[in-house]
Amino acid sequence: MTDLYDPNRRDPSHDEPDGTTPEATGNEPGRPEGHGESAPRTTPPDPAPARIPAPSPDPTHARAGADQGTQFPPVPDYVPSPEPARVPSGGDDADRIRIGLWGAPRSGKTTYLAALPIAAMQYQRHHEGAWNISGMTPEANAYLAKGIDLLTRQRTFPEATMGVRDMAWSVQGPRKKGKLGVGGRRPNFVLDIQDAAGEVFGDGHPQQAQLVARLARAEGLIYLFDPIGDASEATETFNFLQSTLTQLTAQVRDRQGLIDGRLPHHVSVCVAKFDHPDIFRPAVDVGWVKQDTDETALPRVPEGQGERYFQWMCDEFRGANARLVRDALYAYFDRRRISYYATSAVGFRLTPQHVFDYNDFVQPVQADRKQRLRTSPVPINVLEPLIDLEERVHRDRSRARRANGRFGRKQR
Ligand SMILES: Nc1nc2c(ncn2[C@@H]2O[C@H](COP(=O)(O)OP(=O)(O)OP(=O)(O)O)[C@@H](O)[C@H]2O)c(=O)[nH]1
Ligand SMILES: [Mg+2]
Repeated sequence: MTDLYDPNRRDPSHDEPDGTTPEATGNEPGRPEGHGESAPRTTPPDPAPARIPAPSPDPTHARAGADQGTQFPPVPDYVPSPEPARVPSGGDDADRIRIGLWGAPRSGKTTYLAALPIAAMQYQRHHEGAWNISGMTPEANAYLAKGIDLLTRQRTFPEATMGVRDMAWSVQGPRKKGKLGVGGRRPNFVLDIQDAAGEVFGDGHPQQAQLVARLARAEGLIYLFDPIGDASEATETFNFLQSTLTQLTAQVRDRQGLIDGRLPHHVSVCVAKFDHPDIFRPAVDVGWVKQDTDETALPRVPEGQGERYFQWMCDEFRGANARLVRDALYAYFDRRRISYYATSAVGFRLTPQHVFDYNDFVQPVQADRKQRLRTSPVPINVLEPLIDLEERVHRDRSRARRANGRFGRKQR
């Protein structure tokens, strides 16, 4: 069993240091609409960004837990499921889809992969049907189970990755609605993906050529842009984009794979660590963030605003070299094939009632010289970039099949 939220359970570790709880402080800005006295947010979802409650008058209050590292709840004794490993066949009719995962060192690639099966499990909370991710080999299953265990039971982050690790996962989704509302296809594919150390994307790394060859074979890319890491020279995004990008273009060009001079990949750009206060607060201030209308009131950058959010991040939030990241993506890929997401692998700290509270949302805290997650993660925009890539790749393949008048590999 995963450490799911039990609405009847009172978690004393979330109490305020003075013995009150966030719900009992009477701090209205932290209460959701329609939840009476005890709900933590007053603001109805609305286009006006000011409706996200302003930070408490004393801005240190909301971050106190993170800074002092003292409010981390004890890690529960009880072990959530890594489900026993079953090696699925993937099914005869399962498509095989190669997706490259790309990002600078420490940008959050491994955490993203660990959060994927969690996001898949949680999908049914807000949608019809379920997504399911399982390993195609015992090793892939072990990797998945370890990631889930880290984030949900140990409530900590993965270690830095060494080298490159290839994996094949079987992914099944709920049947999509067809044209007349019935008879749509049911996504069922084998995902080939790799977890590489960010350094491998850097110029001159001995494994870079091997990694570039993998990216060249991929049909989709998930690109993690980490605005926090971008601020430090060692993890500056552009350094780990440019040289891999030029090598990738050369390889694809050599096999006549460029389309109108650009790379043929579909790309999901994930602006990572959306939950981080140094990203989230400015994003709220500028008005990018709206809250879900359901009882959790989770904050998001609304669908359709992702690209402008990314542009803001590059142009105004980060500056010169981040602008080069944006320019490079636009120069090397077809802009119509790129979509953008404000992503958080670990989500926000939620109240015991499972509601977002702007006065106390910071998820990772420092404890025992480790970063710990205060509540079980509710990932944001982690599954979506993958589902979306699969949909786009599937559409391309169907189009290519129709164009060829036969079943076969997609022509590039
Ligand atoms: N706030 C926040 N921090 C995150 C998130 N994901 C990752 N991090 C932070 O980023 C660090 C690096 O995450 P990893 O997943 O190891 O990053 P990586 O890209 O796999 O790193 P390498 O394997 O070294 O290239 C973590 O230790 C966390 O401190 C997130 O969703 N939110
Ligand atoms: Mg890693």
